Amino acid sequence: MKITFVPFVLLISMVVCVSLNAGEQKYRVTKLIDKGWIKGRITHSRSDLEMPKLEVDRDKGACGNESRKIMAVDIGPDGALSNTVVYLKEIAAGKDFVLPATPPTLTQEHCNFSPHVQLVPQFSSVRITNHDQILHSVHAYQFEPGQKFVLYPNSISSPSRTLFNIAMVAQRKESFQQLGEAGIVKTVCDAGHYWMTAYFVVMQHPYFAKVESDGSYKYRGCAARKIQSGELA
Ligand SMILES: [Cu+2]
Repeated sequence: MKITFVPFVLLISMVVCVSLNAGEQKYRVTKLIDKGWIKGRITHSRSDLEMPKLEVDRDKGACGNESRKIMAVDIGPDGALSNTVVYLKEIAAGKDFVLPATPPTLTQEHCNFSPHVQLVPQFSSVRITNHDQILHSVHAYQFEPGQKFVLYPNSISSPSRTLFNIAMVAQRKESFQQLGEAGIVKTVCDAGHYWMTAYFVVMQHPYFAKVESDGSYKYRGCAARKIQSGELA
C-alpha cells in the first residue's frame, strides 16, 4: 500500500487510532484500555537518484569547504528515507501529550542547522544556539500542516508568514523563541548561508514519529495494532 507523499518532510499514515473525526475539533485526551501500536517502514523506490550538491560559497573559514547535500531526500542504500515524519491524520482523541522536560533545541554549528527535522508539541518554546564565530540568522516561516515544499533548501513557498526572524551574531549564543499552532515551521539562515535549512513539525497530538535510520517507525499507545508501510515512487 502506498502512502500519500508530501515532498520531503511529511508522510501521512491514515490509520484510525481511537476515533476519527473529519471536523476541526481539538484533540481530546482519553483513557486507553487496550494499548497497542502501529508500525511500518518508509522507503523510496529509487535509491539511485542523483541530487545536486550545495557548494559553500562564503565564510569557508567557519563553514568549511565541504559541499552539503539536500537533507530532504537522504535515501539509504536499501531505500530507507531519512528525515521523514509519519503521523496519524484527523485523530480526535487518544493518549496524553507529555511535554518534554527541556525545550527542543535547534543548533547552528559549522554552518549547519541541527537537527534537520524535529517533532515538537504546539506552542513549544524552542532554544536556539549558535556555536560559530560568525553571524547567522534564524528566519522561521509558518506553514499549514501538509504543506508541500520545493526541495531546494532556502526556497520559500507561498503563502507563508514569518513567525520570527532573529540575528544570531557571533556573541549571541542562545535565544528562546515561541512556536505556535500545529503546522510546519521552516527555518533558513538569511546571512548568506543558503544551504542552511531545518524544519519543526509542530503537532497537536502525540501520534507521530520521525523514522529511524532504517526507515522504520512505531507509534505506541494506540487502541489497535497494525503494520503499515509505504513506498515512494
Ligand atoms: Cu548562517
